[in-house]
Amino acid sequence: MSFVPYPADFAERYRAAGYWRGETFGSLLRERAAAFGDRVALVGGADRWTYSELDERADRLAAGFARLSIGPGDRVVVQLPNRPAFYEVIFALFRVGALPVFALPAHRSAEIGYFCAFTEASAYVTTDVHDGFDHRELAAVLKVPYVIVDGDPGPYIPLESLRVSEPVTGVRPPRPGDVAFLQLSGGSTGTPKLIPRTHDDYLYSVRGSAEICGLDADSVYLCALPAAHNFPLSSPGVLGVLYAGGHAVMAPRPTPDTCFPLIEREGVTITALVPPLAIIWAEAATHATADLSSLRVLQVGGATFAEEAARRVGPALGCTLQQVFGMAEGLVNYTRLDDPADLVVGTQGRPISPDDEILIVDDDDRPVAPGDPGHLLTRGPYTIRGYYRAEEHNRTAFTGDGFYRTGDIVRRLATGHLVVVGRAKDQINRGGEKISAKEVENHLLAHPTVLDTSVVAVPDDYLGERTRAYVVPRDGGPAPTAPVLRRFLRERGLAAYKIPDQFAFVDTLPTTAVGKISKGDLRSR
Ligand code: J2J
Repeated sequence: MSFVPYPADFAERYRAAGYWRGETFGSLLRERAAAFGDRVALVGGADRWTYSELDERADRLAAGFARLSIGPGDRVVVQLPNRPAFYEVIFALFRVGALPVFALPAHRSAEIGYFCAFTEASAYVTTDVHDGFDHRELAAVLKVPYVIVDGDPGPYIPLESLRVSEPVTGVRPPRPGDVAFLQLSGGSTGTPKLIPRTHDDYLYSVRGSAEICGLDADSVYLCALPAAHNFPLSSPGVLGVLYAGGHAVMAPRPTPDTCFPLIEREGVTITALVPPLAIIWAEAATHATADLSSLRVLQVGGATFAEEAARRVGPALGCTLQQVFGMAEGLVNYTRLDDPADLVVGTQGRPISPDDEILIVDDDDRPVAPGDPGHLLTRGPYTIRGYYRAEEHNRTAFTGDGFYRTGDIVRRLATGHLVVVGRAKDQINRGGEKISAKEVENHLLAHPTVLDTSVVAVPDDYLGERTRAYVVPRDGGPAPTAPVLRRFLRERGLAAYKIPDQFAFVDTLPTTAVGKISKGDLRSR
């Protein structure tokens, strides 16, 4: 089964509680266009679109997709930089019931090829050249019926040509309980896992997030992180500010020299960053010439934010810090804007919903004593019940009664706030970018000089963690070197952020009592 539905009794409860309101993203945009027509919705580069324009553009592009017979349930891999067209494309896909697969701009042929093949995608929508990388060259190695390019199309279909003025006919509009898109999991498995989110459940998380963050029609959200990531998409992100009738500014880069002038020009009130960027921004603010006084809330999440740094950023940027601990699988926690300072700097917040169920358990799934650290399991009105097409993995990633095993180690305070104290999953969190150790290990094992390998996180002052690969060379042939292995991974089309920062060549890997490689031992070296 490709999508594990919510059990009927839970779905019933979530509807009765008013969490699931029977809306879809396509209908939401239509309503917002009716209510806020002439107000600006999206800004980026030379584009400045009102709600009516965004709505019309989504309709036109939907007709273009329909012409290509892209329709209900079809998957479309979307890889676009931060620009308004990202939203035009995904709303058009929502309208025809096709499922965007949210790739990140940093992904290369290994990831994009996998998404296209695994989802049997109908199309790949991308840009021409971004950050010096030609996405049309990447497209050449894909097996996908259509490649659609925003920009100079080369041999492919120009996005522009799909903006047609004709009504979409013969397409059944998606239902609120249908899967709206596939989001990417940070993951700890050999291949990335995909997360099916429904209109109903995702809209609830967006609405709940917008309320917690106090968004209204005067809110201005700056999208500095990659638009496709769950945090700037929905926590409350661009979708949250569109829900509230405010406007979003798409920043092409997250750096202060790009973002500070945008904050001044657009009167940005809220933005979201990962910890390393928050530290850079706080530092840059001390000698910035731009006026940042419109900024009211700085959200920081995606990775552990050191308490010392958390204490500094609010005062440095003249705004309220909000910590956000979320996951694309569902559960999102926020410190509240009126929480006392010690909770804001010392915790990662509490869940959106009163019906987010939180269990903190030991290695045998037994609840720990209140306040003690343990594995975080969760179930609720916007947390998935299974990954897309992953029956076997789902058996271990979820409990029998549907709790998602987050892989995070947390403790809970009496106030309900969670503190993330560690991680049990085999993943590296490189400043918010998630890397599955096993995925990188599999690629390294394909090199002829590599006998065995183990990839672990090592602490880093700036990124929080970096990646170190321990490599056991094969006897007899040429010895592997770091530059050779790095080039090899790049040539296999692996995203740059997954390429190990450090290599260590060793004779053997330490093992545990049962003979498994001891990552704990490697990490503590
Ligand atoms: C420590 N670890 C954190 C935090 C996420 C909002 C914000 C973030 C994400 C996200 C998201 C953390 N402190 N504040 O989807 O909507 C780690 C945990 C978690 C994993 C999820 C959102 N915030 N993490 O980061 O799917 O390990 O989502 O399980 O990318 O990031 O990663 P991801």
